[in-house]
Amino acid sequence: MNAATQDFTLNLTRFIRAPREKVFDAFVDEAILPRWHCPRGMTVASAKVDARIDGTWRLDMRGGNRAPHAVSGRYREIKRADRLAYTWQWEGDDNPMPGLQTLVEIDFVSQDDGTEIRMRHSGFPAEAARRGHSQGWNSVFNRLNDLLDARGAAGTLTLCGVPESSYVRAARIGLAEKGVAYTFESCAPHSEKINALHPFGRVPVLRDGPTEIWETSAILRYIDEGFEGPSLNPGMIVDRARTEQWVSAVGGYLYDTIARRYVLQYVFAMREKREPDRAVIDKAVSEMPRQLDALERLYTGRDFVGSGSPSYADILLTPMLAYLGQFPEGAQLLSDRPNIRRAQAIMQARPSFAAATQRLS
Ligand SMILES: N[C@@H](CCC(=O)N[C@@H](CS)C(=O)NCC(=O)O)C(=O)O
Repeated sequence: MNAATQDFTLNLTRFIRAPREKVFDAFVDEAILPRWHCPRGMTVASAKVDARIDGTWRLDMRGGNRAPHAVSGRYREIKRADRLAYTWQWEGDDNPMPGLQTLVEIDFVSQDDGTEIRMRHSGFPAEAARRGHSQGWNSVFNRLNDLLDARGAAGTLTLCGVPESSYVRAARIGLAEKGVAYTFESCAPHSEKINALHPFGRVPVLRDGPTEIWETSAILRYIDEGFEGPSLNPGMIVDRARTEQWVSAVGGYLYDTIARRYVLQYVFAMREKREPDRAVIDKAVSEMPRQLDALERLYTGRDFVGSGSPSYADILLTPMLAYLGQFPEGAQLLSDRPNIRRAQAIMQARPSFAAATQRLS
């Protein structure tokens, strides 16, 4: 089969926890459409809808590292609450299929306490265009569910992990700082559930509808770009580079020393009712002054790694340093470093920290 005869149709099914009429109307109501019909991280600058056969619709989208772009089409079938069909064409030349008209057909089916959307988007010229639209539609449907599900984003977003993990706590602090509602699902590292979501079996994993995001720094960036609320990478170019630098330092050096070879040595020994491995702890403790001195210099005269408000780096550091202070050598090392303690006290006084606090046991 060559590209000219191949079928690149996209079929997507999505359950939305809202009545069928409400879901259908969200597609054809000019006031509702701009509130959801674009991928996360973008906005609909304007929407025009003339919902009758042969009437036109048009959406003008902004954001997402792209120049403003618009999509439009004509209604072919409108059968309220059952079925909708309309043409779809990107405007301008800056798109993967300039001048090409595709067709969207949607059936709305009542199911349990909501509606199943069965969408068929046909006419793509190649797999890359089909794949790009699949990602876009999934994100758009996530936003539709946020809007119509009574639980808001908590009906769409699930964070999976163990509450005491410092990386899981960091993801929760980020979600709370952004003011994003989510559902928490308890899943242990390397459990069957986590292994199915994360190629290395670690926690946390964020599920946004059918999309899975793993690695805490990626989760924090996804939340930051995908949702309204204060930036988690604030400041000017140097502040932002410094934030990236410390995100990398946490993953590359600090977590290994402070969490894996120090805090967790105590925690696992407590859980297993045995003495911690002194040699491992002593070695980790001997490496910490260099790391903590770098942090102490960083926090001199500043409360946050970035500028003026918490960044991804502060968020990643906070649970880890809080755990460090719960064990004798860590508490001593922190007591000698007043700038870290001041910055930590500020982070720990924030409601986001309380929302992600978990005692070690
Ligand atoms: N680089 C990962 C690290 C995640 C991680 O190591 N999480 C710990 C819990 S704090 C875990 O899953 N540990 C299980 C293991 O080490 O096998 C991230 O940023 O998410």
